[in-house]
Amino acid sequence: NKKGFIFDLDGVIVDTAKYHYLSWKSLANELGFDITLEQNEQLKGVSRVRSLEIILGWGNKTLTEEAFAKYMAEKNDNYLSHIAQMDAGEILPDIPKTLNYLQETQQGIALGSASKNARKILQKVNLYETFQAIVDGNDVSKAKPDPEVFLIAAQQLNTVPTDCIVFEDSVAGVTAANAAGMISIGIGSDETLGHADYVFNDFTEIQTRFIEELINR
Ligand code: B16
Ligand code: MG
Repeated sequence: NKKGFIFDLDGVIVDTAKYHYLSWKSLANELGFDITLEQNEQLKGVSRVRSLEIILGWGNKTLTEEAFAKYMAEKNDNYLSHIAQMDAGEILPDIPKTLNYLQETQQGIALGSASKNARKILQKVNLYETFQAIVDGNDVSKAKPDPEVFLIAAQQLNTVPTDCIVFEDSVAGVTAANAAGMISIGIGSDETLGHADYVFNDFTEIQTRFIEELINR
């Protein structure tokens, strides 16, 4: 019984949200305002362009097209300087255990991320070879909550959407998984991810038995 298991990156496999935050914060500071950790929550799963638009809204700033492009590049350079320091120690608890189990049972394993840096990050944490399909911000024309990213992942795994399971930490990502007709598993709080089929705080709460049941359903 082969199923497709699709993982979001930031907030599921690694916590890169803290690096996105540092980079956006220094950019906001440069523009004369600040952003809080609470505001950063709203940027999770959101594309780079959309994130900057939202941040400029918070600071009541408008930029010329040129300046917008300049700040986008600056943010990414800053973010990449954090990524450069990453190693396998940053993989979130019990992710390796789950991936090993899925490999042993010959399941499809894919990445479905909004990040344009996803491949680089997977290489840094030594997981690049684990994924049979990697679909990221470079491969889609419509961002989450549109299901495109997960539908392409299913296709690349040679599985139908109804045989796919998505692990997501963002509201938009869970909505995208549901729209794709896949089983959605929220990683985070029940409060924000209540629209997911199942919610767990993190992978340490997910029993192998549960994964086994998903494979056999
Ligand atoms: P980049 P995910 C998302 O990753 C992040 O959650 C979000 O904060 C970020 O803006 C987005 O990737 C784009 O990232 O600037 O690297 O292209 O959660 O979809 O894996
Ligand atoms: Mg995420």
